[in-house]
Amino acid sequence: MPLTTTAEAIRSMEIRGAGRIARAAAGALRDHAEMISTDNFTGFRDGMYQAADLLRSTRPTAVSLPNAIHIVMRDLRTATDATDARNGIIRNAEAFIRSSEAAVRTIGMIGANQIRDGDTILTHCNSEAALACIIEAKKQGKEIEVFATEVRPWNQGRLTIEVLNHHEIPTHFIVDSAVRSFINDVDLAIAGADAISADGSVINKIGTSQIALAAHEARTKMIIAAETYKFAPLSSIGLEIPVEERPGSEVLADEIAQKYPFVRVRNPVFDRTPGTYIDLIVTEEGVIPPEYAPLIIREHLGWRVSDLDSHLF
Ligand code: RUB
Repeated sequence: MPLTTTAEAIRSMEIRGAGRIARAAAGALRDHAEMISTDNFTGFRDGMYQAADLLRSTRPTAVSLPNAIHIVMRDLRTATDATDARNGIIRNAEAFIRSSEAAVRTIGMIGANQIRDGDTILTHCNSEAALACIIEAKKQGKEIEVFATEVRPWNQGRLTIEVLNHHEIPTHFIVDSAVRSFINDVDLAIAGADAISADGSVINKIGTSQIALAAHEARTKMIIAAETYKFAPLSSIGLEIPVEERPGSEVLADEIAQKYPFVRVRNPVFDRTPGTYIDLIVTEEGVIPPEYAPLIIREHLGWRVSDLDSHLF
C-alpha cells in the first residue's frame, strides 16, 4: 500500500487501534524504503524522515505509532549507505510486525491467568490485547461472560461484540453510561491502552477513566492489557501525551448542531486513568503494577538517559 494511502487510512480510522496502527506504520515504512530507489544516502534518509513525519502526524495519541517508527528507523541515525539503511529498515519493520503479533498472543496467555472460571468481564472499546486475554480464557475452557460497551461516537463496541460472538462468548452489550449500573455484576474490567506514561497512568478510549473509577468504588479489579511499545519514553521527562480531539460532527451532525449557535460539541476520543485506579498492567514481558512503568521503558524499550534528549528517531 502506498505511504499516503496508509497515512490516510490511519487518519480516517479505517485502520485503528494502537497495535494495528503501529504495525501498519511499520509496514508502510518498509514499503516506502523499498520504493525509494536512490543510491544516494542523504536522499534516501530525507525521504524516510518525511515518510516518518507524515505517519506521525496522522493520529497524535497512540504512542505505539512513534515507538514503532523509532524502532523501525533506529539504525538510520548511524547509517552511511543507502542500501544498508534500506535493508535495515526492511529488517526492523518485519521484525517489529512479527514481535507485535507475538506480543498480543503472549499477553493473551498471561492475561487469561487473571480470569477465573465463572468470571464476568467488562471490556471497553475494541482492543486486540484485551480481547486476546478474554478469548484465551475461553479457549482454556473457562465459563465466562462479558459486558461490552457501545463506545460512542465511533461504536467500536460493535467490532468487539462481533469478535466475542464469533468465539461464542455470552456477551451483554451496554451503552457507555450503563457501566456503573452493572459494575457489581462484573468480576474484573480489562481494557487496552494507547499510551502508558512513566507515572503509570494509562491513556485509552474515552470512558476508560470512568470505568476505572466505578471499578475502584466497587472494589472490582481493573486490568490494562498492553504491549511494551505502548509505554511512552518521553513521558519520563514530562512530555504530555496529547489527547486527540476529533470533529464535533462525529457526535452531532452539523445540520443539527448549526441550529444551536451557543452550543459547541466536544469530542475528545481518549482519556487518562491515573495509575492508582489500575490494579495491573499485563504486558508480553509479564504482569506489572502501574508504578513499574519506568522499568519497561528502560529495560524493554531500551531507552537510556542519553536517548531522552536525542529522541528524533
Ligand atoms: C482504540 C482504543 C484501544 C487501544 C488499544 O481507539 O482506544 O483500546 O488502541 O487497542 P481508536 P489495541 O478506535 O480511536 O483507535 O489493544 O488493539 O492496540
